[in-house]
Amino acid sequence: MSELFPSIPKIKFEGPKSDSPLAFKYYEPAKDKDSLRFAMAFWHSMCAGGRDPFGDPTAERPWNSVADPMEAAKMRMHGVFELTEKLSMPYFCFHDRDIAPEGASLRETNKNLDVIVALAKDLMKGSPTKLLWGTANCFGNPRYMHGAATSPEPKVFAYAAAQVKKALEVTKELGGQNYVFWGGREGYETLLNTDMKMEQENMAKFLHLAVDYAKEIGFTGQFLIEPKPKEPTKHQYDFDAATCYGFLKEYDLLPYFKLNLETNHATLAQHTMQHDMRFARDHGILGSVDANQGDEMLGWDTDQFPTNLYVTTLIMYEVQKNGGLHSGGLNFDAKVRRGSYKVEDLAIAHIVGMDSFARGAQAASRMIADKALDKLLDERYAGWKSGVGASIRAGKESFKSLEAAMLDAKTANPSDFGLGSGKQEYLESIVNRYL
Ligand code: XUL
Ligand code: CO
Repeated sequence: MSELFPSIPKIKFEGPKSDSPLAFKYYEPAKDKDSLRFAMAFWHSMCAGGRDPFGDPTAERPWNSVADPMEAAKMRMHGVFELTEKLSMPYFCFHDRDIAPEGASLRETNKNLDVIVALAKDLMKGSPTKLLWGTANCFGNPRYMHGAATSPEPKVFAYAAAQVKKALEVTKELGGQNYVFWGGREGYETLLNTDMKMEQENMAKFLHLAVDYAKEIGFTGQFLIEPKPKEPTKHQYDFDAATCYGFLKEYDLLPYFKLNLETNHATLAQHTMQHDMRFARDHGILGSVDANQGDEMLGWDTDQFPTNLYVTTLIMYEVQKNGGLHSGGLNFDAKVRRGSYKVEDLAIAHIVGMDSFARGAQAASRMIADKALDKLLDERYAGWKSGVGASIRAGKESFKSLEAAMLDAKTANPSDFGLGSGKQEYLESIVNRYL
């Protein structure tokens, strides 16, 4: 197939002084590719056209005039390889329905998928681009209006199971390093019509079936759950990192799953992304990142490309403290604004996202090397290393012994407790120095 994006050249690293929109200022592919593990989201970059509730698609894309859905699907698959290669982006991610159209039956749908997967496999042979993760779209079709694994109808559960079975097979076929479950419509609109306990039990059952089938076919990629608190349902079951952790633990799924955390989902849950990342890291379930950002003034999932250096720095701080993301990566689950309708906008959006993370990674690694935050953190909790602190941590104290120690102690002022300053403003000034 001839070049689909002739206006986009191979993007080169030109350094921070460059004012070329089609050049990297911070991301140096040869140096950063393996630690940053960027991925392109097929659904946004190859499929989305900019439709919103008030208007039609705006995006100028090479497949716009192609009527046959299979022909358009082939072009898009060529497109993702062309653009990831030009951007030195090592990975892509997809939903089954992003890459191939639905047919009249599941059998026909699977056939369509096989054709496109064969093409992807072929293109992979001559390309450095690999699959970070695959997933199934179990939310778009009307059959999923009440959920998939949490649908009140077992036949819908069965259809979703068949769909995920196939998605696991093709993810394995393409060497996918992870498999993602984002909860689509697994949630509810009103408890008046919802058996929440049964729905959650069914969801756990579904995930166990997936684990069993992965073992059966020898898929060894990492399973990931992607939390989100709301949208499309009013209440999504996989609300945030802590909720997912509780769910996985309750249903004996913790050994098989980690989390794919998305910045805009964390902020919709009223957390910073760093909060969810820290929670996941502390619990050994930080798997991968959907790298985007929301708008502080809008309460929905705007999926913007990540440009906020403060946020990318603190994300990379957690990633590096985690010893990297292992099989995970930084997937740009982000879409260009509807008005950014040119192909160049798509390339520029990825470039600024990659540069923002590369710059964040540089700042984070300098902060870590200098122990810029660690020193003060250690001092703050030093009391737990000796005396009564160490004794509490070692389980040697009781309410009675602690009362005995406090009854006549000097406690009139905070300083009598040895309390130091929280130093928030000072710490913020330190982070600013590294940005
Ligand atoms: C939806 C979302 C999904 C998942 C994959 O908000 O983030 O695109 O990343 O299903
Ligand atoms: Co996502």
